[in-house]
Amino acid sequence: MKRSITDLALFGGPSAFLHPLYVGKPTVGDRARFFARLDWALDNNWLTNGGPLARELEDRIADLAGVKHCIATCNATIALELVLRASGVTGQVIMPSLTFAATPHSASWLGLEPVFCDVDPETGSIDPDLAASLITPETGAIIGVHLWGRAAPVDALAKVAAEHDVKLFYDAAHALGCTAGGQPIGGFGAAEVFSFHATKTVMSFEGGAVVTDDSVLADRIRVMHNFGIERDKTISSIGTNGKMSEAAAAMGLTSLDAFPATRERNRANYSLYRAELHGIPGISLITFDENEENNYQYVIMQVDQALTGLSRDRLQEILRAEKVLAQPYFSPACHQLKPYRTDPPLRLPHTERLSGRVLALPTGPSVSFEDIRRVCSVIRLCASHGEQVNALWDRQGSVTA
Ligand code: T4K
Repeated sequence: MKRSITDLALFGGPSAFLHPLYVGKPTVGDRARFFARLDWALDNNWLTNGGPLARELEDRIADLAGVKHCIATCNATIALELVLRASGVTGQVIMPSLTFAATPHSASWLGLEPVFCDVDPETGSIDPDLAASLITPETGAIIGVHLWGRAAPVDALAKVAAEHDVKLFYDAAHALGCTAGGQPIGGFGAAEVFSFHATKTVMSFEGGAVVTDDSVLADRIRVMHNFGIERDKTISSIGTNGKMSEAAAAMGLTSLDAFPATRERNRANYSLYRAELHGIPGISLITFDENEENNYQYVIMQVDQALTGLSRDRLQEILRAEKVLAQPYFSPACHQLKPYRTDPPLRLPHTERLSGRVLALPTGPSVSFEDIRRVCSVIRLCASHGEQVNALWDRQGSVTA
């Protein structure tokens, strides 16, 4: 453990870890089971196009999400595009800017216009009143995001969407296995989208899924994600290739088998982070409603520079030098990204404030309790000596620069 700021790797001390600690290290589960599933697919000579493993994954995800239909896809970005396209959305799509670029990209890719809405400063979720104020005759849909696995304000958004007769969807990339008001995420809005990217709590290398209770929409998306090929093998509409392969489904099923254990481990990690970071002025973790199911896949720390003296970016660099690869999810916010910047710039004060402070810390089953104690001791040391760290940094620079 480091006793003084001169022990920091940034200033020439040994790094706290020999090997990098990642946010989003893949949760594979039982490798033998994965290879057995893969062997089975190879023995069957059936590798994609709605194979039995993809179908099994769809059934299990639909059960988990408490919905009638699940269509497994090659990733969540394509899944969002399929939802928007199959729903006939045109014009503008209102969404938070505090999200991953995939949310606005899915709309832009289809020629739709993302309209960024500010968030509630407490929750980081889209503010429903502000969303309502952005609705115009051009509005085709609202996309809510269950950011970091915390449910968006589903009831208020449903009310806004119903009052203005606007379609409502959710980007649930982070929220598999989470609930809102005790109801599984997956059943809100007209459709929701999960991601099974390698960095997600359940992963299929690359992968995603659309979940919905709308049978007509589900049929349309299933056809559309397979080149527009209907059951009778005719093609009567435009489609794309958004299918999940059997190899991806084998991985997804195996990672899903591990999900209960992963979630428990993530919960324990989160609790330890909270305990270890408790009482450090200017350092806090975003909280989860303990009355809901959460997957705790993201541990999001907020850095208040006014109290720590240290910016989020500097703390991230200090941690990086210690081989702790914390991620600023999501900074810059989407409206600050080059494709979406405007002149004059759109101002979203709550989004900008939050996005300048957040840092995702390593978690998942591969992160040990000892790792977490070490990470937190570095954070404690730096945050309680912010001015001295800045002074030393400005005087001697960083040895890793
Ligand atoms: N909506 C939201 C709200 C999302 O967050 C995302 C994706 C989507 C939609 C779209 O879902 P997909 O179309 O991807 O299914 C990563 C992921 O690529 C992305 O899926 C994810 N969100 C986003 C939050 O994070 P990067 O650019 O940060 O990834 P990268 O390569 O820097 O890796 C992140 C960390 O994970 C690193 O510390 C290394 C570690 N890692 C990564 C990979 C790929 C591993 O340890 N092993 C790996 O195989 O975007």
